[in-house]
Amino acid sequence: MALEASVIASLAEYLENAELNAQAVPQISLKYPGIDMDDAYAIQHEIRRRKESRGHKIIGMKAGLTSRAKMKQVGVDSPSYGFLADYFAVDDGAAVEIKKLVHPRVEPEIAFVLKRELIGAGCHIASVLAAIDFVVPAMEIIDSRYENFKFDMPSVVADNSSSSRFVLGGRSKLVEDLDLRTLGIVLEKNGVPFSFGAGAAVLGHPAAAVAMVVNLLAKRGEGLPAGTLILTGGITEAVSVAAGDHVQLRTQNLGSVNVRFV
Ligand code: OOG
Ligand code: MG
Repeated sequence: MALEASVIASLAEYLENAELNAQAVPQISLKYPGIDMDDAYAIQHEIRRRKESRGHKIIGMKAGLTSRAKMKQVGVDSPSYGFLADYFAVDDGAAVEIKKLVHPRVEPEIAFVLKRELIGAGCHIASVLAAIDFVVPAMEIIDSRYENFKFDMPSVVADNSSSSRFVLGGRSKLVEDLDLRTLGIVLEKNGVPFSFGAGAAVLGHPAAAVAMVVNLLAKRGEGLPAGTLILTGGITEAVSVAAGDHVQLRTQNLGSVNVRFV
């Protein structure tokens, strides 16, 4: 850790306020060039603690930057994780108010709900597959709190990996009834196809993204409890949205998910 505890706390407050006020701010590494990944996760976990202390529940986790398309879009080269708070959840088909966000983008994801806890280093794809209760399609609405959606790795991790909202929909299925590598998706904006992909875009298999998160959490002595919802990361690049837009995710075997922006 390069930063003192008091600096971690003040950066958490700064980034959480940027989120709550929907106000873009300069990325934190400009002022703290020595910030490392341990500092970044410490800031993210402090934002999480602040929300919990105000009565919010953490209902899940997300893996981020798990596909080449995503890494290329934002110019970073390694995966990350973030947390999902209760108020991030948006109903399928519901409207999201643009003015509450900075510059949202939508990305297509495969999500899992766990029936067993996953904890400790050495987690691998087989332990993840054994722990999945069901698979459900998701759209994540990301919203970097940084000006122009520009950041480096420690800055985005401190900003909860741009987590903002998410929508679950379609239908759930058992993992053994799907081929998660070849599961195809189409992301449409206003009825026009924007991007296309398949599950293998996510670290070769979406379950590998969960193992990545478990192995990162193990460094802090934490894990994913049974019942955790986990988003495995954008399969394709994310699409920018404005008021009036409608985004639909069509999947091969899991139905569709919809969201509108007003
Ligand atoms: C970081 C968040 C990445 C994903 O699915 O790749 C993410 C960003 O792109 O701003 O959620
Ligand atoms: Mg995502």
